[in-house]
Amino acid sequence: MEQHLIRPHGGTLVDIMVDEKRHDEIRSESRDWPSWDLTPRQTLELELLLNGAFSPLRGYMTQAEYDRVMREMRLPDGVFWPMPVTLDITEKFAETVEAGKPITLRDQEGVMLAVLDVEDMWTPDRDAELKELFGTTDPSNRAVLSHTSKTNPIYIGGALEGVQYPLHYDFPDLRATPQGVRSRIGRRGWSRMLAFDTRYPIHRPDVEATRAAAKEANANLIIQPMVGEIVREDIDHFTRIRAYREVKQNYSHQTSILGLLPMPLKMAGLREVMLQALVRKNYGATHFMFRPTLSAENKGETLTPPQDEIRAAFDEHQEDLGIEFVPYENYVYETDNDQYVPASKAGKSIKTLTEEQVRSRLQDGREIPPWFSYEEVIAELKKTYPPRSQQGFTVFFTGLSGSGKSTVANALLPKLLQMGGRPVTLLDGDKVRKNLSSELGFSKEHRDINILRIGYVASEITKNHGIALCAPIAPYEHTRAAVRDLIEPLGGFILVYVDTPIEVCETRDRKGLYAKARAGIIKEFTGISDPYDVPVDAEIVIDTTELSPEEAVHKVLLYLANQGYIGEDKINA
Ligand code: PPS
Repeated sequence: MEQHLIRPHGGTLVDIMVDEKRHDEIRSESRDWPSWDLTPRQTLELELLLNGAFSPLRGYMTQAEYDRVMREMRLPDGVFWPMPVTLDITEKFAETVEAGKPITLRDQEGVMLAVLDVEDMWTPDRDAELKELFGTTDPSNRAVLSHTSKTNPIYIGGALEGVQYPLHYDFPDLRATPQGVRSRIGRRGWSRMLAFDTRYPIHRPDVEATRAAAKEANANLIIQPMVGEIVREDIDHFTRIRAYREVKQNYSHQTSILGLLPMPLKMAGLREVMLQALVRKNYGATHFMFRPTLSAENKGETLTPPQDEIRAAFDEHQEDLGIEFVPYENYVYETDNDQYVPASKAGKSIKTLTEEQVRSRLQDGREIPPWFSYEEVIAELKKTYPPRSQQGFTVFFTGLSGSGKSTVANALLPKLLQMGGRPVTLLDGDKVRKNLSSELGFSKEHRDINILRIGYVASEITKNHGIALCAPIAPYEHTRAAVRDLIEPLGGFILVYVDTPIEVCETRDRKGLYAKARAGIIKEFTGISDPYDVPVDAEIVIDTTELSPEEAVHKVLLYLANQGYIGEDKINA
């Protein structure tokens, strides 16, 4: 039935799930095996290995495989493979692992998903890896930051046995495996299929663009957005998928299907786009197209390479890839003719909305015009994308000890409480360390845990439309970026850099800690014997040598009002 479909990459769709008998054996034998709790990103990648989306891989790469993929984009048998697929573990866990011995892989709830027969363990050359994948080792580069903060230092490789697919309680009906999708399209007699990926909601122009592209490729369509790991540009996961489900009604059931792809976006350029295409091929697609996501911080730049570069890379590797790349064309609405046309071919009387404009309309509570989108899609977006005046937000103060973070945050608190409307929580550095983080010290590792905990609590508050005020030192750029990434998809994140010079903080020395740090009594003291990365992405910068706490609070309130989080009339009330 499926003979007319494109062959999976490497020839066959891998199935490494064990049968019932082996399942029982594993359950009883595995009691004493070391057990690794997968990170969310690792769980996504494991799912792609278990369900055959990463065919022909049957496990995580060993060092020899990794080296060859990095060097030549090939597996040992010569099959093209553009990006490493590895399992990263901590040094501590590595002490329990031995080559030749199995370990179990579990999800965050402790459910066993797979067994890894460890063949190999090594410490990769991180700088070489960063250079090869992201073209830079610059720690402030967003892709580098995301990779280093989500990857442990040691890699282990070996063959996998699948015990159970990762559990998804959300949208299970949209999560067909490659085999499932192949069976469906096989039954329908399709042979050519265009896989379309986007991180944005799909509106009328996109429906036209995808229909036209599928027609041009003489293919059916699978709308297959990558989900699972939220990036800064994403709207809320559930809203996004509900909106896709609504828009699906506007495609013909005979010609299109909707399926989710549990795959992280690593921002690794051409290598990653080619990998995404191979995964699509394993799902049965012959063509691949995606709508580029515009970077939230670098206006005009996309999270992936330019389309012409991708096209050239696909041309170069076409024989190896076996799936065609279809460049994405932006469609606009031609008012005279009441039709949607590619922007490059449009006449003068056109209407178009960028994703940013759509979001700012939603945030300001303005309408999305019917020529742009569908009533049901707009209704979905409005539900979980309330205007900023109703969204939650986090004001995150960072700065040296004694810089005045707590003073300003404490002065801001009653002002916001007085406005009413949202609950306000203050997560002050000192207070957090007495409660939430009472067991932690000031090593780099402990500071990171502390800030990520604060970030997690603030993200929950923000998600539930409250206000979180955080005031830790938060000395490291990468941890602050991780917190921003966590919170921005859920509401506002306002980083306030309290830029009081160290000499001033030291002169104040209200707690006598600087004197102790200078005397070497306190080790690793921020600004003296431990680093503080000056923020480059702060929304607000305050120097408390020049501003009084009231003036600093006013500056923050003005920013919040300008951005629409609070009413302007409330500032001086
Ligand atoms: S961090 O780096 O963000 O986790 O620090 P934070 O939780 O904000 O805690 C900072 C407060 O702890 C006191 N303290 C130290 N600060 C920096 N370095 C060292 N080694 C240290 N030891 C104790 C210090 O009083 C900080 O309080 P604030 O309110 O910032 O002055």
